[in-house]
Amino acid sequence: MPDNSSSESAVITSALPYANGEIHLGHIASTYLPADIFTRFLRLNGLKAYHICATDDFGTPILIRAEKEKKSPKDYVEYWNRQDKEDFESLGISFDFFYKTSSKENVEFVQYVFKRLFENGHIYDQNVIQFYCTYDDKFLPDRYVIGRCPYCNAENQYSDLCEKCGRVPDQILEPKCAICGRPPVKKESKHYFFRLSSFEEKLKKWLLSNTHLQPDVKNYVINWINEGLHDWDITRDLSWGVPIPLPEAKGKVFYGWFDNHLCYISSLVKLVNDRGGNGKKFWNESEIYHFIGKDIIYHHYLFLPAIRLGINSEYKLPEYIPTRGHLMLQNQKISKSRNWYIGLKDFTSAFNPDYLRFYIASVVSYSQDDLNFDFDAFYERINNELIANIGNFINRALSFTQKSFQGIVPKPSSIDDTTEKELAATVDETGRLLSSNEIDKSLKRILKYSNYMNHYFQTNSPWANKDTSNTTVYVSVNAVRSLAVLLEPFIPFSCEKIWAQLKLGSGGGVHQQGWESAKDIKAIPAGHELGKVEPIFRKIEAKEIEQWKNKLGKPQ
Ligand code: B3M
Ligand code: ZN
Repeated sequence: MPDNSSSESAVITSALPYANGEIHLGHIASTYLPADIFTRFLRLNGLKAYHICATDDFGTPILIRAEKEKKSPKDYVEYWNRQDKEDFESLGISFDFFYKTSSKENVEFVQYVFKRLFENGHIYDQNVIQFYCTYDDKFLPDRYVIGRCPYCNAENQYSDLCEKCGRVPDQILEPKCAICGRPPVKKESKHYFFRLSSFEEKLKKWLLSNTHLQPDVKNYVINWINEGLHDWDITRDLSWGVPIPLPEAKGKVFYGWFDNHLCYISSLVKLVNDRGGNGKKFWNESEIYHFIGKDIIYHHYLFLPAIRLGINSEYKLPEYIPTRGHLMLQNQKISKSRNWYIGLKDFTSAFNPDYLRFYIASVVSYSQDDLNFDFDAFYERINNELIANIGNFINRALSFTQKSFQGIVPKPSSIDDTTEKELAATVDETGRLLSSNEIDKSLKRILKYSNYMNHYFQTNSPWANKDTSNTTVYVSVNAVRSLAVLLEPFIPFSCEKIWAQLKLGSGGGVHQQGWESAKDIKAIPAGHELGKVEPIFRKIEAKEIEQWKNKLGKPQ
């Protein structure tokens, strides 16, 4: 359990994928997998932990894609909502609720929040000169204008986000229409603004008082505030979005970044209310975690908290915003447009999804450092760590029990307390690391224990030492169970196989017994009969890796 937490419930959100294309490896590494591992860990600790996500359904890019495919935007996003859900399921991402920003509940909530902000004096309107493409006959918001970033001078940046310096440009330089490349004209339109600038002090105070946020991220967000925040245009002249609930704003919708993060709240509230609880109360009594990638820091550390502050923290601000770097693929930036990416479904249909979970977990630090998916490293980690260390111990212990004891756990004599202590230390240290989101380090700690047990089994050589073999086998079978508890957040599909081989029933009873039960070296009693024993994992062959590398080719 998080060290300084008194809450018994937690809301974990993962950044919402745009309903605009398949989920790929890049998405899962910074956000969904760390959030899933963390949520599973909290659940094992008996917390009511709800992992919430949704598709981000609005915005110009989606509208334009839908038009291209001759679909209504509604049908288009519904298609991707279903696909995304399946993609995530294929990796065992266990959302408690996967909803959508275009839901009735979210639309109503967004309009409610806007009205509250309006009453509280945080909204004003102003006529703005907007880019308009006369060729495409469209206002060109955000991603539809590209140009030079006024802060860092990087070329070819979107008008709503510079991917080089991470800032949101006030006015992009040398603008071009992203659809046809022609320079747009300017046209006047009435827009609504959120007074972000009036929240500078409050945001700073919140950032400084929140001791859970990553210090480096916090520091540069504070620098942004010190440079001065700009009010934020939350209107788009589009047909697809949450309508602005004012009679004079007909035909205008909210900017996607006004409504999308509110979907964290509206979805959680719906989930809890539908189960007969009080969603708002649940939100306010839980620890709130927003898992994100580093490209959306600005939105989650400034816009999101300011909006919550603007409605008098009726829904509280997050305690944690775990922020991680991007995944590179073979040391190159992932890019769909350059065809340098791997679809999640493609990968999980070729390899055991736990292999991807294990590999990513072993490299994902709690920092903004980028991580790398490297096929050779993947091959080595899976074969040499997951299989040769963990898989080997499990299979050795269980198949020896099968062969020499007809699969019946023998009665031990005296259990040496160093193995028990090593186990208790493993459970405590792994738990501490996982509580503080150090996923890679916690997995290393489990590997250390598995290594220890491999040695234990080898040194005690139950095949040769008949007088101690009962105890060795008893301890080892129970250590397999402990490992399965510790590994459940990381490799849930494989743990299911371990439960079956231990004949402990689906889930191994672990959700009733909990994380701490991993310390119990006597959980499986003497006389218990194992199920069918076979290797849990299949080694990756070198030629499979070669095939993948060839298929991937080179970035275009
Ligand atoms: N839909 C995806 C992104 O910019 C965006 C996240 C929304 S989280 C509220 O990465
Ligand atoms: Zn154009």
